[in-house]
Formats: sequence, C-alpha cells, structure tokens
Amino acid sequence: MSQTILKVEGMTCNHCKMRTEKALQGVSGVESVKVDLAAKEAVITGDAERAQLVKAVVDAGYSVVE
Ligand SMILES: [Cu+2]
Repeated sequence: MSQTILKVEGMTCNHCKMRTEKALQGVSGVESVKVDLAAKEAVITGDAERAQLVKAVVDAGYSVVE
C-alpha cells in the first residue's frame, strides 16, 4: 500500500474539504483520505493511481499543484 500527497488549490471552507475527501474516497483502490484545509494538502493511502486521484479532485472543482 502506498501513500500519495496532493497539493490542492481552491478549497476555502470545511464544505470544500469534505467535498474533496468524498471525491477521493470514490476513486478505486483508495483506503483512506485525510484532507488538511489549512495546509491545502490531501493525504491518500491505498493503491489508487495518482492520475485518477488528480482527476477526482479536478472533477470536484478544485485543482492540483504538481
Ligand atoms: Cu468551501
């Protein structure tokens, strides 16, 4: 199992945080998700592909800084 850290831009409140978490949890292979709103960081564990994780965040309306 691996860990992926994404820098997420565009989240402004707790609602955004929950939206991002939900989107990431929906990606196949994801075991757990932790989003830190202040740090603009999402920590994902599991065997999901990074590209799929990025797509989920973008589809939710936010962006990922590579
Ligand atoms: Cu918000």
